[in-house]
Amino acid sequence: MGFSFAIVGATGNVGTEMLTILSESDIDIDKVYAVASRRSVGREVSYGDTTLKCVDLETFDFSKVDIALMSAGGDVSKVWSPKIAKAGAVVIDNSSAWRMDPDVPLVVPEVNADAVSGYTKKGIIANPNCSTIQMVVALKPLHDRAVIKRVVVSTYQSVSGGGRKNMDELWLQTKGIFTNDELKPHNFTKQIAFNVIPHIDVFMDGGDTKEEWKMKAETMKILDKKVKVTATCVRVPTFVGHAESLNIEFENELSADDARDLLRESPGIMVVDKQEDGGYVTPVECVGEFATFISRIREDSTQDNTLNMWCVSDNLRKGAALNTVQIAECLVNRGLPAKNAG
Ligand code: 2RA
Repeated sequence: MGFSFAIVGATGNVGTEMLTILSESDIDIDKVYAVASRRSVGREVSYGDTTLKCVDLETFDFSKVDIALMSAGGDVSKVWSPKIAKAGAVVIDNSSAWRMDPDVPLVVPEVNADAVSGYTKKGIIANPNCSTIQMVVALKPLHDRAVIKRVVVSTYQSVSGGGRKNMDELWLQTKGIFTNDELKPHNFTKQIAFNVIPHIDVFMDGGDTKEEWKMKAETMKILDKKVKVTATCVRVPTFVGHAESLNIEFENELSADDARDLLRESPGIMVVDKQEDGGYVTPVECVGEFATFISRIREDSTQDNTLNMWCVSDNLRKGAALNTVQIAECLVNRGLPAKNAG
């Protein structure tokens, strides 16, 4: 008996990636529904080598679904995730709406896969923020080996993290600069083309942005509440792929060589680390890949038991769609019953 899925937000950046990755997964799937807002009803989206017509979120019967993968924004999720769960589906939500809810597991399978069993409380599992996911994938094996005290992270986040309109904005601004057109007025208050912006999401009391707070709070929930994280999250003019510079302080000694060997053997990680031209991964090279790539591993000469490293991952894949499908695989592999045979 196979599973039936709904992809809610099927026409967005992450929704289309979830459809692609789900079509390639090993889950026994009987039926997939592409669910979208009323304005997208009837629009066709790709699912493997077929297409699906989008159906209306407002009228769709979610009792037909075993698992709903959501990427429709926090406001929609706040209203619809409980309704979908009540209809009997397990919701795996990409928004930040439920991440810090104590009755909702926040899961990165390489780090805390067993937490999925907590879905029974509200019928909802939360997918962490993209910049958190790739970081905790890198941190987990290191923490298990040498106990992390503190992480200082600077991010270099591509515009796709802000959605399709931000990608259009970068394209228009870049083209506008080369063709001497006026920079078309858009939602951005700042020019992103050939620029970097130290501001993602809203500012909070104390001066951090919410993106920076997410990296701190989510890491404590997923990995270990004793790990201190301080972040500076920056938007950069790339289309897909988030990069992070990590400075990691440990309780115990861990050499760069030992860390490199350990990371090479760790799930979800690809180490590319040679001290030569091209001996590292850049965001352009991670696009479409599943792995979290780690380069530039070296000891911090200014502080004992501290390592620096560079971490790159496709924010639409491991940072969102892939992690979401991997959570679904964890559920299925742990015996979630399929109640809606096709
Ligand atoms: C961003 N992490 O990059 C945020 C939301 N995806 O914009």
